[in-house]
Amino acid sequence: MSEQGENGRRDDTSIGGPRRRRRWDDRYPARVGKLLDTTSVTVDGIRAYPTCYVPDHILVSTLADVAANAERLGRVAGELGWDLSLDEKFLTSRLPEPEVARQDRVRRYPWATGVLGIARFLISARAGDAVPAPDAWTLLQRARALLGRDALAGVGLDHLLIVDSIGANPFHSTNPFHSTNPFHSTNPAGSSVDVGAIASYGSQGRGGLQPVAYAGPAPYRRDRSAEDPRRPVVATLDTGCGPHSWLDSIVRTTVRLDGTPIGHVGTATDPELDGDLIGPMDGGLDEVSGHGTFIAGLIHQACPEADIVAWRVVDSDGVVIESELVGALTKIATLIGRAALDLPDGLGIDVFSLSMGYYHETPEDGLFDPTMYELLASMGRCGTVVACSAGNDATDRPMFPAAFAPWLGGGGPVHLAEDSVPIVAARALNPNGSTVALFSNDGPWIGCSAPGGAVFSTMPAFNGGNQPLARVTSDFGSGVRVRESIDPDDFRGGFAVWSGTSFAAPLIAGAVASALDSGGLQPVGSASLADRVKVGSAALEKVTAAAR
Ligand SMILES: [Ca+2]
Ligand SMILES: [Ca+2]
Repeated sequence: MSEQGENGRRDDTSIGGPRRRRRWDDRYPARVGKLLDTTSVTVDGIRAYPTCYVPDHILVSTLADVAANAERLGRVAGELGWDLSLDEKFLTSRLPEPEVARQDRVRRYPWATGVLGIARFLISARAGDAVPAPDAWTLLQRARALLGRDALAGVGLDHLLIVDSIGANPFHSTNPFHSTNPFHSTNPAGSSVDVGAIASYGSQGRGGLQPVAYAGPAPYRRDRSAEDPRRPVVATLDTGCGPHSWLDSIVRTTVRLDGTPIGHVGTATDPELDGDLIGPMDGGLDEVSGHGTFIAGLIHQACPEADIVAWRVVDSDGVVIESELVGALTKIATLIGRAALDLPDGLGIDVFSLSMGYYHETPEDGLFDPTMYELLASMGRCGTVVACSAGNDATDRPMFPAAFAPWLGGGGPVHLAEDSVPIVAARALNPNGSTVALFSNDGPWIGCSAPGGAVFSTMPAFNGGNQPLARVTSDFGSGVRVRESIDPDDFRGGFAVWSGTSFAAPLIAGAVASALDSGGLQPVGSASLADRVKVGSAALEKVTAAAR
């Protein structure tokens, strides 16, 4: 049996028992990202900065006239020897919204008269010709040069977002976070002074992923009677969530929109069920295997009363393609909108946590497609608080979606919606609870702080190929006992320590859910949108005031 996920991926769900791993060419990513070479095509008046994107995709917002933009792009592509075609496998989803929401947007973006969503186009080499490999950046820049700088509102690259945990593979970073065995290194802090201090967070004992024992009880969660206010709902979109005794009865991973899956589905590609999907011959677990389970555990610690929904859109290498993220966000926003308006088949979400981000090549109004922001703002318009992680590159370069939060003193590439709970971005703190973790991004859009260095949470029962340094046996009459040093990637105890701004966002999300819960939550759909925005904003203010 196989099941169609986001963007037409087909995942085999029939594999049971001992996992039969896929072959190398099956594991190889279908689309490989590319670093944007800012010197490759220049257009007078446009200053570009490095980022990472899918070279043969171009995204067209359905807020603009898709057919007109496709026609313009197609003409320019033709001159470059390329064909442009709608990606039929990418299911364009559009968000139904109240007319008042659309009107508010048109006031901010006069060109954005359409429905919220994106269409994905493929750029391919013309058949029977030998031309330079298709490249969306070249196409975009050439189109701007020919048609004018602002002629392509709503058109953008398909960026790669990286998950913000130490260990994720940062295309755009100088920090080699993913040393396979820091224990064996003579200098775990790194070899060069300038990156060493940040890279140290990747080493066990200094915040890097490691197993840890926990002796306390599970977070206390009281039974709720029918008279009790409903539980808060916190959702995340990450690597999903694996089995864990703390979470099994609390986390849902398969919530669908009208029977259609949201994000990636299927067990064969699930980084929370198999920790070693991408490099099964290198002995180490994949970079972010277990990340979603860790995040769900943090939400549960911060708000044991909350029910959790954990969708999956991130692969075990920590990378997510913008179009797939936006596709999933559109579906989630649809569920939230239905519940808020008391329509059938919706899902009320009080807080939504996102731990990933990308850098935009031209982060300025006019050269920036606001579609992703508008989707998150539509959730905020229903009262949902959206919490984002700041990023782990120790930079003040705005990373998105975190930098969709209001900037102190104004600024940023998007015109913010006023009738919406503002997005909140969280920086990471060290375990002392006061100093900012050295890796954490920061800037005027970061509104709060939460622990993100050497944080404790739940982990699937993975055991990677790394081994204890020593193992012997002893027998003092009561039977043979195995003695060994700690196996650095044996998580069968169920708990781990890890670092990243990834973990600050769900802690803030949980704190907001707790604040909402202590105020007594009304049934979803019973309050007006304006009242829901007031309640969400008040809970958020309470949390950020205490966690500046
Ligand atoms: Ca591996
Ligand atoms: Ca091991």
